[in-house]
Amino acid sequence: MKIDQISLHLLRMPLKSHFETSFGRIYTRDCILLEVKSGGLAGWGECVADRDPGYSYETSTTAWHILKDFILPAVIGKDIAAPPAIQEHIAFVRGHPMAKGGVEMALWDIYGQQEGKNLRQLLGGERSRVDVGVSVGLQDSPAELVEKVGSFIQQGYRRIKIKIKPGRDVGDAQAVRSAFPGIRLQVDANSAYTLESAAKVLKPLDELDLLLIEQPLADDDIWDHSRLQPHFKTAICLDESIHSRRHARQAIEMQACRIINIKAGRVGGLGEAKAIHDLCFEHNIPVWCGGMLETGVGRAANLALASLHGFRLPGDISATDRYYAEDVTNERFVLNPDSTITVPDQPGLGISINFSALERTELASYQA
Ligand code: OSB
Ligand code: MG
Repeated sequence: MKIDQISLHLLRMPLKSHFETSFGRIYTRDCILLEVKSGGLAGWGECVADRDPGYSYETSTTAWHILKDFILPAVIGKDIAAPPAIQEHIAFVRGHPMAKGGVEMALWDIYGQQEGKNLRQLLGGERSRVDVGVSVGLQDSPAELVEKVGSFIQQGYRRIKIKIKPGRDVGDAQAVRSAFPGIRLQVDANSAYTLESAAKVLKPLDELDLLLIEQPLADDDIWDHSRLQPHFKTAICLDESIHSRRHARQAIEMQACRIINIKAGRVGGLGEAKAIHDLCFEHNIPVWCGGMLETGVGRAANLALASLHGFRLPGDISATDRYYAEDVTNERFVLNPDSTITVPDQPGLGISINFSALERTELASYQA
């Protein structure tokens, strides 16, 4: 695959309803789509960095800069045997995994088209549909949260994740659990606690039969999570802290968590995501596919990734209509009655772009 040309598209996608986490509330979702051209084929990738540096230091603006000024000049004209081989050409950029992951995703799309294989087949995934759940943002009151969760259960979601933050944790989770005693429920703190506050304040969560408690402590921490886990029967799951296979290995060695959330963007690409999956499988650590409110482009990649056998918990991969009235792909992803979504089966990512929809949300573009 010789990389002939790359275009960047900065999009601002209006969300159907706002999404609030411990780091803030958003009404629109920014992202960068990349179109890579190679030997007459076009591949698409999504860089999942958001406008604000709340989840990660990477933002759509830092990713734009890193892509335009460093990554694109380093990869244009290069001939790559397989998608992960791009990493050696961009390893000189320290960090910035989401920028790197966007480029690698577009190469997987091209590679699949070239080989006549879909991404699921390229990654070695087995399932044609994957179990999914919904990640529900903080609401203005526990009563509104219960109502919102109820509407998702009505739509057919059988696994619910709620966001928590100090002051809106145990009470919210108890309200949801008592309204829906049988539902598979988990919580995500997005790094809002310290070792001391989490051990004390979150302890009652242990009585709510949760699937997991996601990322209670700092985004750059593994060690304190290893000190927190013994306080809980419930599994701790790491999201923000894991940026590589090496981090995953260290977290497993330290017993910092019993479950890992895998997001290809957070770890620099689908190749590294698969490597983390393989490592976790060897160590009997269940993994699941996290989400970053992706467009149809990133959603297609997440579905293919989640088809791998070690993804043993439902992913944060909801139907298109949970996020966007209009998406930039012609394909819309729908929830099957058994709370699964079907993995795309066409070559590459298996999506096509709705260019007029893309233009309606585009803030800027660049071509190299
Ligand atoms: O922590 O998992 C997270 C969205 C943006 C940033 C971080 C997270 C999330 C979600 C939403 O929880 C998952 C999704 O539905 O895409
Ligand atoms: Mg998370």
